[in-house]
Amino acid sequence: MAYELFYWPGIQGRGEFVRLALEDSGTAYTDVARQPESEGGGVPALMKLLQNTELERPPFAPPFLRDGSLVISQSANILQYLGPKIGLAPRDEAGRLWAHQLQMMVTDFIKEAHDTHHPVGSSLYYEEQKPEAMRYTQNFLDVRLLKYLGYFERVLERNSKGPQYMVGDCASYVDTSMFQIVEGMRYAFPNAMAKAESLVPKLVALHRQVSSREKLAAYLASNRRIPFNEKGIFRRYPELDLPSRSS
Ligand SMILES: N[C@@H](CCC(=O)N[C@@H](CS)C(=O)NCC(=O)O)C(=O)O
Repeated sequence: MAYELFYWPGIQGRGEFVRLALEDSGTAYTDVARQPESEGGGVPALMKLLQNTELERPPFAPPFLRDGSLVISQSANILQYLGPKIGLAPRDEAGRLWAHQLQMMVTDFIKEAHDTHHPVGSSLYYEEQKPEAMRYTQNFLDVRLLKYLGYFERVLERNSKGPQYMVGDCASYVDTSMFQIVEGMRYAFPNAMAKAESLVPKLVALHRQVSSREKLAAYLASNRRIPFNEKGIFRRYPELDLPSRSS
């Protein structure tokens, strides 16, 4: 049976990090909550598993992946599980640990990127926390963004096998995650990213390389790729971005 991915149907969100690895590797999967309710899919199917009181190891929040009797949550954990099975992880233990470590950095980054529009609480609307969002985002764009991107750039620089991949000399799920970070930040903060990208040329080259891979390019051009929107992690609120160079 194909892997079953459970994630909110209208957004890329954290589920996208899993989708990208599945798509890049050409792995068969069902995006359960995007299937018709009449066929056992939709949000009700997601909620049914999320609220299943019989599960000994219940997930806390989507995304989660079902593979037979296994239900796995936490995007980095899902990728750690899938990576070796779908040919997107190193063979050796040290390499797999390194890939997982980097993916946990991605998790940290995503939380901070999310908090630019929700610094006070996820249960409040952005409009209810705008002053805090402005303050949080200023620090995020001035300090944190460059700290994270600079770190990912150093990882590429120090890769003894060359800067083509994040881990060793093979494509991994960390590469597809780097693609998504660059893509998401370009959407949410085009002005800040235009400035930051000149400092991280290897990361930008990795983004280009990943986006041109055959299967991934086909996915990005398909309607399976949900467009960015103001409900996901990367949201475009122009008032939060740096001013454009021309203004
Ligand atoms: N660290 C988890 C975070 C999961 C998470 O925050 N999921 C969000 C959607 S992107 C959610 O549905 N959260 C509901 C909640 O926290 O109550 C991961 O990477 O999977």
